[in-house]
Order: sequence, then C-alpha cells, then structure tokens
Amino acid sequence: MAKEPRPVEELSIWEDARAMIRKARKEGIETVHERLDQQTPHCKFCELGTTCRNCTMGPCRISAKAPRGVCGADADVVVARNFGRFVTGGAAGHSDHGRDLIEVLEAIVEGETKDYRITDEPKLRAIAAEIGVATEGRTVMEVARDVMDAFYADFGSRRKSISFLCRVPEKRKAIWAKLGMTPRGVDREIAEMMHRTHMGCDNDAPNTMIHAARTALADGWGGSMIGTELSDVIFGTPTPKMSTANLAVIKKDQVNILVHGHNPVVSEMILAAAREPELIEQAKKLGATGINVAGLCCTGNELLMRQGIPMAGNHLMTELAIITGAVEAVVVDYQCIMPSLVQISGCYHTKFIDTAAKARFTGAIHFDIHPHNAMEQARKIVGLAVQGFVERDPGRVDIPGEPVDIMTGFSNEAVIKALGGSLDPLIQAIASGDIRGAVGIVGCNNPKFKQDSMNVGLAKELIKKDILVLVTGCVTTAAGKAGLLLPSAIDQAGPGLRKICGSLGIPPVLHYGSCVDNARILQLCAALANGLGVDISDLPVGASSPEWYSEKAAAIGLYAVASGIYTHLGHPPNILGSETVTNLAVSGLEDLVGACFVIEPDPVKAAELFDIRIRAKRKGLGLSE
Ligand code: XCC
Ligand code: SF4
Repeated sequence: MAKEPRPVEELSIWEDARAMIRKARKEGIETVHERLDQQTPHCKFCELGTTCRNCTMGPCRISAKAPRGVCGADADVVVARNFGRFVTGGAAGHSDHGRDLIEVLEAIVEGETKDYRITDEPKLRAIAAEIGVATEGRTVMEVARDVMDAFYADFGSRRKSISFLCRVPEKRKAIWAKLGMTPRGVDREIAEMMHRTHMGCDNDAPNTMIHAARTALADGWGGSMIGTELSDVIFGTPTPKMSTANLAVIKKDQVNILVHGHNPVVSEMILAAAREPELIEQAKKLGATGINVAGLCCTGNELLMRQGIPMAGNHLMTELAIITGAVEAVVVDYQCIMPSLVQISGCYHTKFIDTAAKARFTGAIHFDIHPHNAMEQARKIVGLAVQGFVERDPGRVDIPGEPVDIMTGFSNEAVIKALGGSLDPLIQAIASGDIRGAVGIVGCNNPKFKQDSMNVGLAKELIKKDILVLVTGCVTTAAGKAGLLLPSAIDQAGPGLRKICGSLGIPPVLHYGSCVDNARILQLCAALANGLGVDISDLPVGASSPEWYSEKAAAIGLYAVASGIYTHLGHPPNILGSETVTNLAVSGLEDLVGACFVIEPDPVKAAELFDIRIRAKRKGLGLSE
C-alpha cells in the first residue's frame, strides 16, 4: 500500500523545491521523498549497526537474545567493523577522485593532452617546496613530474607518512604517532581496513576505530588534499567572485546543461565547450539565446569557485532540477548522483550523460572521457544538448522564482590576499574576540530531514554569536539561497563579525569549495595553529555536518575529529548498537585526540554547544571569553 504523501512544507524549506515536488506529484513522477516513504520503517538492526554480512556463516544479527554472531563477534566488533568499512568507502571516494587529478597532471607532463594545462605555476612551485621537491632553476614540467611522483607514492606502501604531513602541527603529529594513527599511504590504509574487517582479524573495537581514523586522515590530508591542490594547479586557484543560486538559474530561453558529480576534470571541459562560439551559434540557430551551464552538488561547487557558474542546487535539488522540464542534458562524473536521475530524465526530453568508466548508469548515454580526448568529447556532449533544445515541451516547463546572488571563491590564498598578505589580521581578530571562533558547516541533504533547515539554521545561529562560518559541499547552495553568502548578510551577524567582514566587504559565511575542499579548512586550521604555536585542538574552531548522508561525510567527520576539531552531526551514524563505539565517538576520542563527535538535531542547541566549546578553547588560549 502506498503511503499518503507527506506535505511539501515538511520536505524542504525552499519554495523552488516545494514547487517542483508538487509538479512531480501532479505529473506522477516519483522522487526521493516517496521512495523514502516506501523504505520506512528501516531495519532496526541495520540502523544500530548490528548486522554483519562479512561471511557466509552469517548473515548475523546481534541482539540481546543472540549476542554473538556465528563466529563469536559481539556487537562492539560488528559495529566497529561496519563503521570502519563505511568510513573507508568515503575515504576511497575522495581519494580516488584525488588520484584522477594526478593522472591528469601525468597526462600534462607526458604531453598526452592539449586540453589540460598547468594554470597556476606559482602554486605548483609552492606545493613542491612544501613537500620537499626541488624547484630552483627547474622547468615547470620538471617540478610537475616530481610532484606527480610524490603524490602517486602517497597512495602506495613505501612511505612512513603521506606528503602533506608537513602541514600538520608538531603536537598533532606526536598524538598520531603515539596512537598509531599516522596515515602512511592512502590505498594502504583503505586496503588494510578491508583486511582488518575480514572475519577473524581485528576483533577489538577501539583498535578498529583507531584505524578508521587513520584511514580518514589519509583522505583528509592525503587524497582530498591532493585533489584540491592539483585542481587549483590545473584549473586555477579560486578568487572571490559573484554568482547566483537556486532553480531559477535554469534559463527558459537557453540550452540548459547541468553538470553533476564531483570532479572538475569533466565539468571544466563541458563549460569550455559550451563557451565556444560555434556551439553557441548552433544553439541560436535552433531558437535558443545561448548555452547555460549550471552546477549541481560538488562539481558545481568546483566550477562555481573557479569559473563563477550558477548553482542550480544541492543534493535534494538534483531530481527537482530536471522536473523544471527545461534541462537539455545532465552530464555526470561520479558520486552522489542518484540513479533515479536516469528515470526522471526519461520523463522529459533530458539527456542523461555519464562520462566515467567507473560510474556507469543503466539507461544513460555514455561518453568515455580521458585527458587525451576530453574537449573533443565535451564538444559532442554539448552538441547533443543543443540538438535537444528543439525536443523541449514548452508546455511542461516551469522554472520557479528568481535567482539569489551569492559570493564565492574563498580559497586560503584568496583569504590571505584579502587580509593583506598573511593570516595575522585573522589571528588578531580572533584574539580580540571580534571573531570568536570559526565553524565549517559541510556536507549533504538527507530526505529524512527537512531540506536545509539545519544547514541554514545552524549557520544563522553561529554568525549571530560572532562565529565565522565556512561552508562547502551541499551546504553552499543552502547558505546561498538563504542570502548568507552575501556581504549584506553581516546584518544578521553579531557586532564583531559585522565589523570585520564589513571592513573587508566579505560575507560572514564564506564559500570554501567542494567536499574535497574541506582540505582547505584543514590547511587553514593547521596554519592558524602553527601561527599561534599550538595544536589544532587548542583552537576555537569546530565542524558540523547537520544533514549528512554519505560515507564521504562520515570520513570527513572522522578526519576532522582526528585532526583535533570538535565535530557536530545532526544525526548519528549507524553505531548506536555498540556502547563501546558510541562512547568512543562522543567522549572517549576527546581523551585520545582532543576532540570528539557531538550529535544534536536542533540547530539552536547545536550552536549553543559550539558556543560553549569555543568559550572554553578561547579561555585555554588565554583570550577573553
Ligand atoms: Fe554529496 Fe559532495 Fe554530500 Fe553533497 S555534500 S550530497 S557527499 S555532493 Ni559532500
Ligand atoms: Fe556472522 Fe561473524 Fe560471518 Fe559476520 S563475520 S556474518 S558476525 S559469522
């Protein structure tokens, strides 16, 4: 029996979302919300993390009646193994994305591509110097080759630690070394977690959790950081610029192409092709006024940060964007792309195009994109989208509302430049209490929670308390649609932030990029800690993922905590079936790594918790509360 659909007002805080959910219902199109209704109530064992399918003596469900699996594993072991593999899935996603950037760098170095090049040579040289690659008197390609080799080696087994450990404060490195948490190689930690969680290996929950943290650190300071840094080298380091957000960035009179996924390697080429005069001319011949490339999720964030493209939406907007009926093509690379997009595209004239051999979608049009053929393929894809314009049914087009202006492009380099060349003014503002602290709000939407209610609610509460907010991933569009990514949002901030952001002409909520770009926040925290001669855990900072859903978000949360950053989640991962694992996450880690998770669904209460934490950390540093 189909359940009564929930009222749209309960599903999202946004009018554009509500309008499209209504339209979907009217047109008989199923979305994530209806599918969630069909899947609930969820399996209690799975929610608690106490199901195990790691061998065929099982599957086993751990309960009071049957407290051990067939092999003898108890709830602690099963929960820790499941959580370990969950985090590892996320670390693998980010890191394999990072590796793809190394492969593009390799193609550049080997002369195998004309479509990609080194755009930010000073940044390449700066990174080289940091990780111990000689730069003096060497050509850019010589330096690039050695950086490429160093990063490839970071994925392997021959090193005691990954390259970017050089950025980590000494005290933090000592904590990791003592706990056996120092990430050695990205693929190594990932493979070792798969090994440890095989039947009959790591059967001590805290020990498994330590390795989960090590794997997450290999993501944050390894795979993700490499992904971010090489994206800057190849596509340019972001600088502040203006753009727009929400579904109204889709244009009635233009060919609309949505780029979705994570890696800028494909989407940058699509954008470049869409800007070519011949293709624009073709679009005009077919009655469109131009070609509009808009972003979804993180590949959107990548292009927003560097190229200023408009953002159509975050995770829960991806289906709804197609329902406008005005999208000629959705071009995807990988991660967070709901397979339902293929079916929804099929309800319209929309072409769903996948581009990665490792992320194929049944029913999609496939274009294999590699460094040597990227532009050629991108032109074909854009050409296909342009042809699709005549297939659009104007009677089914409904684009709700008006776009909202946003400011984007805050890389650390851009922030340092805005501050006059160093982080000192930021450190002074923190010391004086004008900026009491900073919190990164990151991650996703989850249909279990009213879309963006917590993402936006928490950001608003924090800036009122003079806590600077940095956003990445799907929180970006949320903050943007709420008007928080504009300098005028200082009106909603406390007096200190109003003063500092007002004088710099920047918003109190800064867009810091995509999900792999959380590495920028790690780097900033490390630089602040190093500047003050303290550990990251001593800083008045925090992290939050209020509406997270993905394995990747769990990896981000765990590397944040393991890096010494107090981290809030709006709902717990599936670990509550083990008291040992739960206690470790929400308190025990504090003793080990100087930070822990806190779970709080209410954004006002979560902001209070950050306030208390920041007060304590300021006191610890001898600063005014
Ligand atoms: Fe995915 Fe990065 Fe989450 Fe958005 S925020 S739903 S992981 S796209 Ni990373
Ligand atoms: Fe059951 Fe143990 Fe096999 Fe897991 S590993 S399915 S708990 S027997």
